[in-house]
Amino acid sequence: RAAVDPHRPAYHFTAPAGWLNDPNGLTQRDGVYHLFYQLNPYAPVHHRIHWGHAVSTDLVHWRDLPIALTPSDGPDVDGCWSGVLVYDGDTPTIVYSGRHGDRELPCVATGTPDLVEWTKAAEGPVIAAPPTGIDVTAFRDHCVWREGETWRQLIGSGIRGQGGTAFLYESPDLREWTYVGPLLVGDSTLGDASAPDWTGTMWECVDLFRIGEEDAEPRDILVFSAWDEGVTHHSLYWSGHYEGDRFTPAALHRLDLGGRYFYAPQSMRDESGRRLMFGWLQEGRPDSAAVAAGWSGVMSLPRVLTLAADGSIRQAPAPEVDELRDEQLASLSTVLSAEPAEVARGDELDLELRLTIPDEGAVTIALRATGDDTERTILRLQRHGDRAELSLDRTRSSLNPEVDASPRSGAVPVDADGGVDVRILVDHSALEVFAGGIPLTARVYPTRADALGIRLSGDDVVVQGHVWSMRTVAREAGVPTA
Ligand code: DQQ
Repeated sequence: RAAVDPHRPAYHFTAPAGWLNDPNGLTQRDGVYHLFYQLNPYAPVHHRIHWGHAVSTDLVHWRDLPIALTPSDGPDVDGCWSGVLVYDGDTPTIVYSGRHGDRELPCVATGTPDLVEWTKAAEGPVIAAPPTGIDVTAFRDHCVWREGETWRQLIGSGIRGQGGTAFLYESPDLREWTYVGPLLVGDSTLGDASAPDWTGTMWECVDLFRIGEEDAEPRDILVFSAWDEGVTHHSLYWSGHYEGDRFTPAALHRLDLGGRYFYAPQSMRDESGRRLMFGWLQEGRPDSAAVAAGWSGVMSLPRVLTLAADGSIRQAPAPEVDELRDEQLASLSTVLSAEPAEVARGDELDLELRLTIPDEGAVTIALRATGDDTERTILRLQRHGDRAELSLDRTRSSLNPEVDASPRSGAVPVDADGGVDVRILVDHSALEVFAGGIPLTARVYPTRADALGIRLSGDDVVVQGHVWSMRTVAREAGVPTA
């Protein structure tokens, strides 16, 4: 572990060493949360991916366990790609994508009750090829659930010339699968490939779940990550209605305004019935910088998903994250002005604010700012009636010209009184912002050690709330993963 890398998060989960990408196999069993994840333990590059494994009882302190899946001679010789964990009766079973050459096929492995040791099914891939007669762009990642006596599975894919899709399969035993058909097919000719809601030519990491079960009108949500020719665009979701063999979409939404910085998410229903989600915070610095640092990739904080009245999703950090608060650095109840006011300093912070913004007014939050403003990251909320435009300006986040400085923005809801609840989690290079329940995730890489200031400004904006420093989460002594 490169202890001196100032960009390495202190309270987000990262791999002990090497490369991390997608969350996999999310499970809670007997109170214990299991986080598996795409891992290359040998180098911070995406190569011959293993399944890392960590456990927690509170979603924020993790203990490393031995690597769960390692590529071996056979269908996963080139990598154990993303997938899920289900219980077949009492038998924990992982369904994942075995990579061989440039193809992926569904493989299964069964585990010991503690989910530590895994045995791959001897028969190899459980589906021998993508559906015949369809020209697919790719075929990987799995969402598996049970309906009565039948297992159902979605596999992410794309139909060349049409768009991304999720193929639906059925099985009595997780081994013999019958192709049912595409659950839904996107249209990649709609909109520009650079648009923040372009649906891509392939859907990675499809995830189907019902939300708001206790509400009068629950919704079905189909999450996917739009991919095209090796480019990871962003995660989106359809809200709609799943019935029979079809998903009838009502609306398409961006899952996170940060686009590729919250990618390949997976969700789970925990033992208390919450819908939790983790996603992969990709790097925004060159591969060479990650190689020099010895690590790459951050796991998001756990998020709780809820249903909003309009049928879309609201997201918030799980309340367990509050346990990491250390010292209260500021308690705010004030009216801001155009002159920026420093409210706190730090690079391991949690800000919980209620901002009341006059109509057509705006508030600006500078983060990771040096005193002379040479480096600073700007968040802005510009209100227009019952919406506000949340934007992220990274043009001066870093003096290093090699890091990504592209902007991010999108609409968030504003309450009738002009108020917006804003939560900002700063953790070195990791930044997770929630405004009105809409997240914006990104990475920033200031070069100066004094890029620590938090400054607020905005004419007649009322701010109430608190700023805390966060605890560094020590890695619990565990099994080295490589
Ligand atoms: N990452 C995995 C794939 C998935 C992609 C490979 C998404 O299974 O499609 O590491 O980031």
